[in-house]
Amino acid sequence: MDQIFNLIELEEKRQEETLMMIPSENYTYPEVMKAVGSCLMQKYAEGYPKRRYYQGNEVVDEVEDLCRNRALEAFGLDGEKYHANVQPHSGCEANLGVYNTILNPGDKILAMYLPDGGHLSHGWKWKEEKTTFVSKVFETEFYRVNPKTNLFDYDEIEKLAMEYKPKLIISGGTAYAREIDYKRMREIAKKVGAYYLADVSHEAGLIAAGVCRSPFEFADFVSMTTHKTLRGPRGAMVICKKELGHQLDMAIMPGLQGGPHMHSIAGIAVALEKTKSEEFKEYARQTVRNAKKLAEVLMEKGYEVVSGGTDKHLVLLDLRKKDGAAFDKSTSSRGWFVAWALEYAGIIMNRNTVPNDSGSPFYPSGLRMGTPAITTRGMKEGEMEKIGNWLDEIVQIVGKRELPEDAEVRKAYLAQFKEEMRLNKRIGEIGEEVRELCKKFPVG
Ligand code: DSN
Repeated sequence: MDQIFNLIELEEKRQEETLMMIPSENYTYPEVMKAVGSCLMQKYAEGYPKRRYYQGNEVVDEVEDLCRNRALEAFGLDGEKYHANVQPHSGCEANLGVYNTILNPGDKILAMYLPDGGHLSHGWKWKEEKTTFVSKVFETEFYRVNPKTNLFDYDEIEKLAMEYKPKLIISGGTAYAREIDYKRMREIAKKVGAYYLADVSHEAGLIAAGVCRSPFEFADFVSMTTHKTLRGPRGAMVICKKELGHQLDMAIMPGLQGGPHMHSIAGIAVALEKTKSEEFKEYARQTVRNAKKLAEVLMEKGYEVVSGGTDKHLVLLDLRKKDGAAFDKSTSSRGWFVAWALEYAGIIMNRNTVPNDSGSPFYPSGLRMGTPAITTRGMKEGEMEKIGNWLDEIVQIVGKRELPEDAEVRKAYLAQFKEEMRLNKRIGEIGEEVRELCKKFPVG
């Protein structure tokens, strides 16, 4: 057997035996796997249904049409007023497709500051260093969360928008756990004559289920990935007002991409159909209940949950602070240390920046965790309590760790830390308890 299949088996085992708690990950449906692994991947279909550049597209035309219709139905949108493009290969390309629809090089974008929870594809740059292609092509500026509440400060966003005069304002990102006031964002955009893009990649499934607010009435464009709370395959979509639909299509193909991945589009269509069921709606509700419970358990233990809670599927912890008091310098970069220690116990979360982080993006102070995948397995509030307790124990085992500044000393120190965690008796025991818990909630 090709070694790749041994690796796939190992990965299946890893996904079965660990707690997948990275908020952007999920387990998809067997039917989605079947569609994505089908002969549809062998078809080239540049263009759009009934307007293809190659022959032999009569079947895939139907697949794409079904997917586009289901995309609108999933969010309760009228096909007379809205348009869906399901071809972007990823979330980054969905956003590039929007920029390519309405912006010219040099135009201005105003988006959320990445370390506060924004996304790279919104044009991130670090000071004057143009880190992303988007920041090289467009002028980009960022709004931050309120330093006291860690919430969107709409008055400040408005002030910045008035000064900066962007052509596009973006909301959404990767680590903002609170609802966004889409109406207010729309008003700000309107006031300065900007378009408004709501990137709902993280919460798309929650919006489809009616658990989170819907941005469609207010945004000119809504972009999303399909593999997070939507539980579909890797992929993305953009939905816009009908009058911008043709421009959007042209901006994505031929403007940005070649052939669409018809197998992924079929998988997205399967997942979208599932969002209509009561089972999916209950799944979305439980995902949020679980995240709220986890936040509550951690706050009761004195942890600093950024923004004081969550409205969604994710929780962001600022590990520098506990019991209201800021820890000293030795707790910056704690996200790195805790995430590794958790991994040795089979709890997979990710280190993350937090607002006003004193660490760096690679060694940040925060920890991001999400409930979509473990809720797909059937876990509920009781399990969240267990996870909160394990997390607390592990943070205490890690203790305070100062990141050495010298690169060589740091390398040796981090390797030694990992070994210490790997061999830690209690972390080993927690790993065993995690495996037992996972057995009770089989995948699929
Ligand atoms: N990588 C995704 C996340 O983890 O949120 C966003 O692209």
